[in-house]
Amino acid sequence: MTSINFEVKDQIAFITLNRPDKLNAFNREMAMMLQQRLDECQQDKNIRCVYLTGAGKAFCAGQDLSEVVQTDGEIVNKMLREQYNPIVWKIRMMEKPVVGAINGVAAGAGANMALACDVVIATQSSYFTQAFSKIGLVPDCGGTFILPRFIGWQRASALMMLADKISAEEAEKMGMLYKTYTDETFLQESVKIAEKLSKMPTRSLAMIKHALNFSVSNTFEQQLKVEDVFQQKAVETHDYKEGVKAFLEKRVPEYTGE
Ligand code: T3D
Repeated sequence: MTSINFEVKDQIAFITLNRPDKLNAFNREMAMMLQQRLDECQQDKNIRCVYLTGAGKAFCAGQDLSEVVQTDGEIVNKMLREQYNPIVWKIRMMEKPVVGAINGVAAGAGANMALACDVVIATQSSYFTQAFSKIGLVPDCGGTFILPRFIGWQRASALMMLADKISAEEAEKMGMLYKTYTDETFLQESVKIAEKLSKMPTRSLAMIKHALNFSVSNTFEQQLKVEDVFQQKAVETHDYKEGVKAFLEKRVPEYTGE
């Protein structure tokens, strides 16, 4: 059994964290394999959307704690540098949308990896927990950067210190995710979102993503310049020309991702 299932169908890469008996907790092999698959998604022009989910009843329970019992600070630091930081970086830099399909509990690194995705959707029964402080750790995977920006400093601070479990519904209300669906309709609805994204103008989506990345540290003036640069690039794409042509011809556009 491989710890990451990978399948490409109709230009969507389905990546499934696959250690269900451990609630898809990360061991080193799984972290390195996920990085490889994310690289493949970035490089393969045929892939126009990435769908990240978990096998079984969980999304991901974070680091496999049975693998770290004997670790010291040096090894943990290496773990972030070699395993987790590259994963969230690859998700944020990916020039195509990444759907975080949260099918169950998302804890620790699993919770923050979910937050790094572009469109985060969840089953009603799933929940999030910043589990780190419960075992004497600090949130990683960019959580201290992303979460306060999503839900505000106070709520992020409380969630990270208390390590409370937050239901998907509460998470949606707070702005941590886009939408929740019933467990029964989740698969169908979440795949529908990935299908829609995979048929959209991929380069425009990539530029939207990068513009948002820049926005967190830019001034308004700098951000206007970012929009200017990206818009110049967008108007040169095939898909922009097709979008305008299709609008004027009153037909559905056929985007190629170019
Ligand atoms: O050194 C470093 O760690 C640096 C890196 C840090 C990154 C991090 O992610 S730190 C945070 C690590 N994660 C956690 O602390 C979460 C631990 N898990 C839990 O708190 C709970 O399992 C959950 C809240 C996620 C789910 O609870 P529940 O009651 O639904 O399930 P359970 O019974 O606790 O777990 C089911 C099985 O999965 C169980 O195994 P068993 O008894 O059936 O053989 C449990 O041990 C295993 N499991 C769950 N999470 C982990 C895990 N095994 C290893 N590592 C885990 N993280």
